[in-house]
Amino acid sequence: MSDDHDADAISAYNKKFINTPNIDRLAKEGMLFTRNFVANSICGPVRATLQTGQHSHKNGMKDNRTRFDSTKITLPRIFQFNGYQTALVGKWHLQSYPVGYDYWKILPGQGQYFEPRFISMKGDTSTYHGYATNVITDEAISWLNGRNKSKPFLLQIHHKAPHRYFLAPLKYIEQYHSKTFPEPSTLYIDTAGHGTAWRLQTMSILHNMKLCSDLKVDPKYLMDIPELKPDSLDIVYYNSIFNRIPEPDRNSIKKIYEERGKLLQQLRPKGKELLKYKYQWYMQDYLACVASIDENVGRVLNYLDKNGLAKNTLVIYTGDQGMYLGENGWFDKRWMYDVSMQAPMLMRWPGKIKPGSINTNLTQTIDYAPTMLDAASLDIPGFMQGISLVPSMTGKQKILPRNKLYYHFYEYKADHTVLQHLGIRGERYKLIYFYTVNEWELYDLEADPQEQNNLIKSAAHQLIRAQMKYELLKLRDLYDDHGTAGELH
Ligand code: SGN
Ligand code: CA
Repeated sequence: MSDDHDADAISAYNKKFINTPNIDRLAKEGMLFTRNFVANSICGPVRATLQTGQHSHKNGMKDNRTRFDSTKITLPRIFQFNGYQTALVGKWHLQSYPVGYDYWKILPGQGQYFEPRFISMKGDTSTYHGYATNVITDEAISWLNGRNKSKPFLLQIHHKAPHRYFLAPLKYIEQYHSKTFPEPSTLYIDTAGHGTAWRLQTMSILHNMKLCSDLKVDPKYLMDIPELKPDSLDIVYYNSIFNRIPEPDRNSIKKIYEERGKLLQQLRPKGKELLKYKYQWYMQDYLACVASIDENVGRVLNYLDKNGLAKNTLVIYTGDQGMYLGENGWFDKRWMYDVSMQAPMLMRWPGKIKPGSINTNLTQTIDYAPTMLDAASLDIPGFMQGISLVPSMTGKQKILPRNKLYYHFYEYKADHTVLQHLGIRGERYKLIYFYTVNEWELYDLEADPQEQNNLIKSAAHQLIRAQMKYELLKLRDLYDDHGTAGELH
């Protein structure tokens, strides 16, 4: 699992931005899920759902600020109880310590890209030399090498990348900083005609993505540009991150960012012109991080090949949620709109999943735990709210017995100011309710996949609106989510 890796930044999904041959191997040799979604598009809650198979209101982890209740029965605990060796390396983000693992080593909070610190099972922290994505993979491979080879295993490799402040190894920054990426058609749209939530958000690449705290430009180049002038916290942040990069790479990376600073000094772009540059810099740095993820996925797959493990290991690649890559002019996630609700998912399971197959079912984060348990022929406990995807992976039951997904986002007020909302996503329609401002949105995902045209007041859609609302109430009852949103008006 990686952090903030959008499906559009995997070539098996979209060839426009980056080539990811190693992740794509999972699609070629296994299955690509084209409609996999989260239930609450934010890091900690997705990870808690992975552990429990439950929606956020049930597992208690509604936002990134919550501490996960580690007395809960979780996926690794069930595996461990059933004789599996269990391990987790990398991002954790649940605040309490991991339970149910024979071995774990986690990043504190979001972790660092260079010279990352890790918390070990003993509770101490130490600094590791290198780049986080490489180090996490090294640690995972070294665990695989040292494990008891007579027992089956569950290993979770959780990368920090490509989370913001996107910082990649020099070789990838060098490759990506001169590339130009296609702009999404909605990059320059404004908020006119949209609802309160849209107007309040602070997700704008132009207005809210700070150049220096994103490590795109050395603060000294921004000092005399009033609109871009960094504050003291930005400068401290910039230096604290940058100074972790070992020399001589730090200097080489600085030189590349200096080009951006000089360009800003020279051209003083504003508005759309500035957004044009910021979007490209965002994509260059984000995709450079993804390139390193892909390289490291390749290392793990090679390890499985060389050690005779590929044939009987189910490999799953996913990201914790989707990520705005310039659509609506935005970065970050949180929304129930498909861009951030969708998460990439690819699985390889030789002999069980037909190579090169595509799964178009609506699948969701609540299904991850039931699916892994079922794949290992372990019982799925009744408290889990998801369903096993195994029948739809092996071809036994191509269409899953569920065609609507429930969603609830809670984290307000926090980064990027996205209002609380809940809703339902069907095959074709999506209904969203921003309950603190009592505003509804309805989208026809076939006619309007970019979700620009709110049909809530459209006379032609009143029947579907009523149906979706009825289905939403049914799902809310089914998943027993009461108490936060109050009555739906
Ligand atoms: C940080 C980021 C936010 C991001 C949250 C949550 N700001 O606060 O942009 O939404 O993490 O991300 S940054 O200035 O540190 O980059 S999450 O993936 O962990 O949920
Ligand atoms: Ca994330």
